[in-house]
Amino acid sequence: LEDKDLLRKQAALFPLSKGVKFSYGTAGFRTDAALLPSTVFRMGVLAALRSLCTKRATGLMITASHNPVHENGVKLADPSGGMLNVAWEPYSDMLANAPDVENFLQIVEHIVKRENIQSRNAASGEVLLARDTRPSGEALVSAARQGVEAVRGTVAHDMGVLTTPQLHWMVRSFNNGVPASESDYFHQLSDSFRMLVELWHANTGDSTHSEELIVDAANGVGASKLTRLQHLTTSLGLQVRNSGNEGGGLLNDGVGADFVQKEKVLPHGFQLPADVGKRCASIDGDADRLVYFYIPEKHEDGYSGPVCTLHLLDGDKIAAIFGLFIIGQLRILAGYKSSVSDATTAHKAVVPGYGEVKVAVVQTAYANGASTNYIKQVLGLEVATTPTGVKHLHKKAEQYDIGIYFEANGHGTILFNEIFSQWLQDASVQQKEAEHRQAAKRLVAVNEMVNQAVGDALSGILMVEVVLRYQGWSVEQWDSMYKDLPSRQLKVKVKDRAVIITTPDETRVASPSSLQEAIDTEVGKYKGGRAFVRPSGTEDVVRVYAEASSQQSADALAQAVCVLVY
Ligand code: 16G
Ligand code: ZN
Repeated sequence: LEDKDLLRKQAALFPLSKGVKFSYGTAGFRTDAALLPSTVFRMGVLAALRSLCTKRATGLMITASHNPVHENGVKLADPSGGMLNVAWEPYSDMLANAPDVENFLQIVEHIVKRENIQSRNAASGEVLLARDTRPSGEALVSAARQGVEAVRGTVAHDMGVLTTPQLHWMVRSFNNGVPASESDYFHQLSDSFRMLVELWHANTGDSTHSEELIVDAANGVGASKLTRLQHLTTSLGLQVRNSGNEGGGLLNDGVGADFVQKEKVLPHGFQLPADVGKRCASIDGDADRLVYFYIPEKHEDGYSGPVCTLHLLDGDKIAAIFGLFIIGQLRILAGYKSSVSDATTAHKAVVPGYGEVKVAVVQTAYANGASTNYIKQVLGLEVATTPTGVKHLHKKAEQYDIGIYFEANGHGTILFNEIFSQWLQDASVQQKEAEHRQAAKRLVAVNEMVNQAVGDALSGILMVEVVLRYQGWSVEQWDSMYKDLPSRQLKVKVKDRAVIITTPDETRVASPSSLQEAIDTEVGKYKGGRAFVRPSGTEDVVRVYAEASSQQSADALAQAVCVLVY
């Protein structure tokens, strides 16, 4: 490195907090904000090195997603706009835990050598910085900036308060040499949304607006961004609640996508009977997760008292409705008469002029078994499975012409590969039949609208709203695509969660094998039972998941497995 003294001097300003072991985990460092300045400074250094190494811009986001407001975190975006390259994750752990400045410098030297990073004089590295609405964010962005600029030859650009997916989108666009400001983001989303709505009108002649969507914004950064999006997309009826405005509730406190998905109870700000039957959605604190829900008029068991069980439409159901739309458009391009598959037509979309379009839905072990069945059997789509964590799903989805990926927790998106997306652009003008041109245009617009860098609650909402209009569906009709198998998620605190090692797909325990045998025995007691455990990558717990034919059985199975883990 050109200027070790600069780095030494700056690093000394950010001593390591004593007694904490930092781990990059599934998606970056997360902990109490007060412990983070040294980690964030060091990640600024790493983001700069990554940028110098790849000769493209990287990103650094200050957020702790759905975690409480006193916590914060830092995660890096790779030049593609995706998550930090996994090969670099060990560097982040090494840097974050270096006990003192000299040790830290040695690790930096090691990275520079190993990655063959050339020192440069001119400013050749660039890092885009952003933060969510947490009060600790401003000081942490400043620490990140100092880290970036302690590496000679790199500059930091503070993009301000953004959602996580906005920052990822900006890094990707910036490196692709296309307009990359926040206002470009909003225009790209709203223009393609408008295009999809117009193409729908052209189809149905219908211009009625469906009932508005009510969004629980987790008292986070998504609230103001949604409001801005709404101003640009007049036909999107939207009401934002839990906006985090002064005097309102706390970030992620009894609100947001993580809370709603895990607890399956109503977030603050939603009431009975006023909100019964309405189409509602929750996003998380940095707006990269999305789930829908509604309060049914009556419960199946006939009960309609004041205690409310909401009906959740999770990431799996979002993947299913996205899959339905995509395969429908491909079937038009393939020349089928009906856009939905039936027993007599093959599911495969063989499109004249392109060939077979490879489409898959990527899920994790947490995907509800009923969703997997539906996607395979009714939609006829391939389902691929990866370990938990966006980086794994994203990578898998990239292997298809169209890869739809979703975690049950609501993080996901739709990826188009470049060759196919180019073909679609051409097809949208060159196809002979107007119907075919329109289908291609719709898919081009989806490709534009749905964030290609990472899962994005904002573009996810636009996509769901579009598909509901095309289908003419209410939220209940969407919900009835398939019925979720009853499931339960629990967590267990143990002495050392690292003792449990799972198979790569996380559905089984590889070691200790006695634990898997015991789980198998429990599962065998329940009809249609399924259960697995895995050490969390973000919390000091072991997570337990169980599915069975009744809620009671799922609860009992989850409980029994907890006892085995403990
Ligand atoms: C993070 C991941 C998410 C994953 C979750 C699992 C990203 C952007 N987020 O939130 O994909 O589902 O961790 O948490 O990668 P766990 O390991 O604690 O179960
Ligand atoms: Zn998040």
